[in-house]
Amino acid sequence: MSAAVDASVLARSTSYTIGAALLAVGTLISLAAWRIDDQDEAPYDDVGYAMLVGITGLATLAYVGMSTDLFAIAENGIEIQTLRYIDWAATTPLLVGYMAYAAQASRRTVVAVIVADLLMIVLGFVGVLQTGVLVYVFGGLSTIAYFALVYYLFGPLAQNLRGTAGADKWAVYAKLRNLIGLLWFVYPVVWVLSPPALDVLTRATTGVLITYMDVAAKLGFVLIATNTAGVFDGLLLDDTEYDTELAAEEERATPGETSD
Ligand code: RET
Repeated sequence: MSAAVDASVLARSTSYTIGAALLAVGTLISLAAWRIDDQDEAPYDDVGYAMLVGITGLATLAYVGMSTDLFAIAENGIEIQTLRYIDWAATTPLLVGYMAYAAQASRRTVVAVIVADLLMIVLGFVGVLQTGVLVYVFGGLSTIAYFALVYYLFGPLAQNLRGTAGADKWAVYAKLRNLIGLLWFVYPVVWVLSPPALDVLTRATTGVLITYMDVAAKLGFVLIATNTAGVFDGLLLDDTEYDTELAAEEERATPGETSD
């Protein structure tokens, strides 16, 4: 193996190891929030927290595997990180499922959102196994599925929530939705620049970039979801300060009503 190849393998496996560590931190944050939070309303209930733990927990395992090239395959002379697509097929439905759960969407809408998401990932995977124009055909179909997903997140789900939920719930939904709308759009861009398509980015660069994006998409999601719930506020302020803040907040929420 040449020194250059050695260095690029090292760059990839190191970034996957760092990714695994950061995603493990995300998992610990969700577990801590789950323990501390006593709210009992979606998505801040057991189902919601279990989804958050799954999102970074499963990705942590995938990153540990990818750091050793587990399940990597060579197709048409291009090495493909199969585990990445397995990770995405499991965790992106959890991410959009969390959104649908937060929005208290109907079962039909939840199914539609998850099907669009799975189609996006599966069509993308089929695309990297192709050569020539077929790579772009499947990449294009996958992008259509992505737009369907974005439509649901910005359209029906948002409307559902805006009509029914309080301001705090709407705030977390809107932040998470914008994260998905902006950050996820970088995935097809990196994909089309990487080896099976235009081949402008090397495999090492693709691996490092996607690690950043996955960590931002998942750790960012978990941080926003847990922070907006305010579950850690009690740890940041000392107890009496926290009680005063809470009382003030309640007073703001129900002005005039004095709690004896
Ligand atoms: C593919 C194929 C090309 C077209 C599109 C794609 C979209 C991928 C996305 C992946 C998101 C992954 C996340 C992982 C979190 O860790 C499959 C690259 C549209 C949006 C958020």
